[in-house]
Amino acid sequence: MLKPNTTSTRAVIDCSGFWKFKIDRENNGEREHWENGFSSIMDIAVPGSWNEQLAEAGLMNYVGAAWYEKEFVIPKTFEGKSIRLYIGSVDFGAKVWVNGCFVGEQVFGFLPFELNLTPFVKAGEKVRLTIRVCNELSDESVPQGISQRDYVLENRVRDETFPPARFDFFPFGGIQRPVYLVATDVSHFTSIKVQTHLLTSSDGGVSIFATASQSESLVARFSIGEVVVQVPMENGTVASNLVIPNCLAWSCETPHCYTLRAELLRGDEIIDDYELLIGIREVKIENNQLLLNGKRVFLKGFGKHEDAPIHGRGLNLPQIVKDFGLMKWINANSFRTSHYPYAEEWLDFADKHGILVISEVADISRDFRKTSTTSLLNHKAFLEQLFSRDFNHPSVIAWSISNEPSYLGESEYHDGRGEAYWKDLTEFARQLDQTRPITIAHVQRATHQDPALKFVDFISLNRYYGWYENPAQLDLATQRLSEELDEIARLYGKPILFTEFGADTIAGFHSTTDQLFTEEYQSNLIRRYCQVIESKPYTIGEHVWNFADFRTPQHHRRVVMNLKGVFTRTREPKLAAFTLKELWQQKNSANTLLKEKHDAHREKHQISP
Ligand code: BDP
Repeated sequence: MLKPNTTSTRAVIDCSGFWKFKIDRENNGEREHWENGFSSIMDIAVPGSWNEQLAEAGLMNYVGAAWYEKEFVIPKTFEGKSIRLYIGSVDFGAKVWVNGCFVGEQVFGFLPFELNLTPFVKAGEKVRLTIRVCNELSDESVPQGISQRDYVLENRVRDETFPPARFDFFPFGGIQRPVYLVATDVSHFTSIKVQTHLLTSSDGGVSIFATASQSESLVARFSIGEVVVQVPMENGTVASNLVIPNCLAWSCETPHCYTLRAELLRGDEIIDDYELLIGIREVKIENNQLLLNGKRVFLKGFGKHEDAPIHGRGLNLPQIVKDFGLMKWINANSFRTSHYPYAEEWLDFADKHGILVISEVADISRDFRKTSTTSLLNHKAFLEQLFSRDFNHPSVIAWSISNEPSYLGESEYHDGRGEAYWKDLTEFARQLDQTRPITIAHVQRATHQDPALKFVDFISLNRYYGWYENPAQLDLATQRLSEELDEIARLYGKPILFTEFGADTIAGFHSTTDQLFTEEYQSNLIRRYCQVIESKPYTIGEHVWNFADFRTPQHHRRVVMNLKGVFTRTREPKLAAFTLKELWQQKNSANTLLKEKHDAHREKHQISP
């Protein structure tokens, strides 16, 4: 599946706008055939979450089904074309009908899907598009869900949140990303996968694997600037290589992207064309270091969320621009898409602006008492869809395939089931991508015997000493932190990325002493964690939790939001933002000095970089 782009042969219609909307509390829609039309006076904006948009209509905490409907005209110019519907994401899954005919579904949230409408529509005529959205989750979905009943059965009624969720972010529902109608020739590229290598110090290698919709004998032409190759398609697939002389490698400092042009030829006629921006670069884990193009990088950044007032998780382009501006301002070089795939627009921006991304699968707090063979299959399918969407982005340097498995510390995780699960899943992930390291964000309750740690390329740690444990005792907190880091490094001999640490902070609260919730406490905690993390030779980075305050399900320990942001939900800086800006600026200068020293050494001893 290729992200919709208008080109000389491809037409795209953006279906964003107001759609007719109806809530289906009793889940009657399918039985009553709402796909044939339903009456409602309610409208909703697409893309966008329903919760805050329609809070006054009772949808703030709504978990369940809801229906969307809109009519479109299929232009006459689409005659004889392949006509498809591309939906960026629907949380947490959707069924789609066209003129009352079922055309397909997506069982995952956060991920795009494409459906073939060609047999169901006529060029020049109106079509009615109906989408049933449901934001319910189950034991076997990705991520896993939880019900009110589970809290009672598990004897932990005080953990209950509203709406119930296994995760600490709001379960926004709705069509969160744009919906597009796409028209191409019946024969068209269905996927283009690009792998890049640095061949010599000056050349770049680009390997291309592409598939087409038909097995018709066509020719594929790929070009980057002056470099062109032409190869016949065989049974709808093609593999090819391009060499870019004197290539400029993609890095944070020089995020140079080349335009790869792909064309499908029937004789002399170009029947499909598509362009994508690619970056030539290599990522490696070697000697406890993270290397980008052979050079050490230390990750400075955040775990984030897609979350905004009113939009909820809906695609919010101004916020992407703002957040990248703030990441640059604060001297960050990376972020993790905690805890689910973000809109691809985030990655396009990261590619262009040289920000490194750890792309995360929406597997959160997995409970191994409720993990079955079906769960593993679903987890694999999610991973496959995510990898295929994000594979070509140079900014994506690693995959996080789960966040905090065994959050509850259940014994079932340690009886062999956890080990078998991660062995299978990491092998699967490595078959799909041999070019990027894999990690899993580790939670303390999973213990140092966490089977996940055995199978990852680098360890990711989420820790809250000084907050959930040892509150307001930073000496004790940093001592425990330091000891634990050394212990994990000794046990596993793998590099460690700190993926979460932080403190809830109410902007405007101050104190001269260590006092939870004040701006000074958050700032001190972050500064002291960074000192410890940076003092260890095996660490590869520090990601503060969180970039900005974000809405959570309701619980007595959250004041509407998780307040661990170094920016507020509306992006005003707290004191910690200035602290990090200064710390990371120093680190930049320290890195530059170190680099200059290393380069001088190499030159003197004639060592190749
Ligand atoms: C971690 C989770 C994250 C939470 C954070 C917190 O990975 O989603 O928001 O703790 O409690 O356990 O702030």
